[in-house]
Amino acid sequence: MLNSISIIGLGYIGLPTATLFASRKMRVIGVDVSSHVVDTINRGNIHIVEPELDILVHAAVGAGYLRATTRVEPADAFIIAVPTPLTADRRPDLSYIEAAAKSIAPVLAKGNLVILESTSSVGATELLANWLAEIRPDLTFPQQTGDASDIRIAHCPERVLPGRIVHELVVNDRVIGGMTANCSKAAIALYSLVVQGDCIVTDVRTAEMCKLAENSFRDVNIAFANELSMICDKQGIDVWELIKLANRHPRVNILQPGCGVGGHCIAVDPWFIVDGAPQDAKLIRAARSVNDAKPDWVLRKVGEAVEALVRSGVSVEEICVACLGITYKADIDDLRESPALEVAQALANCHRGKIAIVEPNLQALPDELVAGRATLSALDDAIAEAHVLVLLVDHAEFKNLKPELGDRQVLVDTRGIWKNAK
Ligand code: SAJ
Repeated sequence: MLNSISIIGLGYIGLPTATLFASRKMRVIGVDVSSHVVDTINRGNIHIVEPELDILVHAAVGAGYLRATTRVEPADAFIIAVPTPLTADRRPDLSYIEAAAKSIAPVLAKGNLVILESTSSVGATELLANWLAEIRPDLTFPQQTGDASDIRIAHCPERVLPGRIVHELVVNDRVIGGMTANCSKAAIALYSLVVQGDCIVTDVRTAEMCKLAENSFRDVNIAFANELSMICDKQGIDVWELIKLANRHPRVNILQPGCGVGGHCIAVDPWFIVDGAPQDAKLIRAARSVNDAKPDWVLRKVGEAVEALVRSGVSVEEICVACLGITYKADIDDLRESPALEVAQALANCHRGKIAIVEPNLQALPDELVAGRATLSALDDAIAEAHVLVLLVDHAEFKNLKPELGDRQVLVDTRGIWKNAK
């Protein structure tokens, strides 16, 4: 019987997940190391931007079903949703999972279910099980006693899209990788309380690799689009028209080029596969390199535009470069691993004229840009004033506009949405 659920980590995945269970009238204890996060949630507010989440958190906290704390408490089920970043040498950093394991181990009781939702390298769930078993020799774990274990453990990776998390948490199918059949059964019983999609059972390592494969598939496909865009640029072909035409083929579906690939998932997870199979993951590694190199290509294009203006007699100090969008993708406020921010930052550090940043989803510039030459500008002002416009993110505010640019204004459109502006 599931009376209480504890969610460890109240970030982009943990908080919406906690709220979803609470909205089904389950008693949910949210745990986070940050007292700022805990206090914010306990006031019924949120510390991240995600559509619909604020209303749901407010209601769940107000009705008493969701409570946040910095100290782990006993519960029937624990869902671990902590970050799994990369180390400096691009290896999976499992230290947050290890810390989560050490924090829940003391309160575990016979019959508990532990689910790892964090994106994990292959073998991470087994490591988690071993960390728990080391601290609690009085309990039995699946790796020791199989289906008869006191504690059930499963990996059920999150697969929701930032910007659509609340919706996708309910409708997406779930991959359930139990360490044993009973572990999978217990995990399905938990997710069935909130998930409308199918819960599909597999083994734990396949579940881990499934999540990594999904994000690597997208990374490889975006790299194909980005590589095409650079080839087409050299050969005088409009890549967006080309992609539209090619996608009319019934078995072709090319993704969209941009200024690079950002976010905490697609730019990160493929490295987990490379780390586990360095000799074999050639395509996955190459795709990462193509996508990582795209901001430099954009910077070269901006450099060429500035040089051409200087040759025509404008002094470099007079030249205003406008960066349109700095978040990692459209219509969100998330700057993690943002290639657009990388471009803006490089320009703020090296361009000797003015840098105007237009970002409709932020109230202030991030610290990385404050020290440079950049200022936050309104879209109209930037369009009127900039000599070079660098369209980096396809925000709705930009898509819905058809600006008429002057003859001497140069457009570097990495998203293909204003290409007919001149
Ligand atoms: N991008 C392009 N061209 C495209 C699509 C995306 O340049 O055609 C860029 C975006 O601008 C962005 C990056 O790729 O910089 C990633 O954006 P995204 O919308 O593709 O994905 P994320 O990182 O927001 O979310 C992904 C999703 N994974 C897949 O679609 C396979 C999501 O379902 C995962 O749950 C999430 O990663 C995660 O948490 O792992």
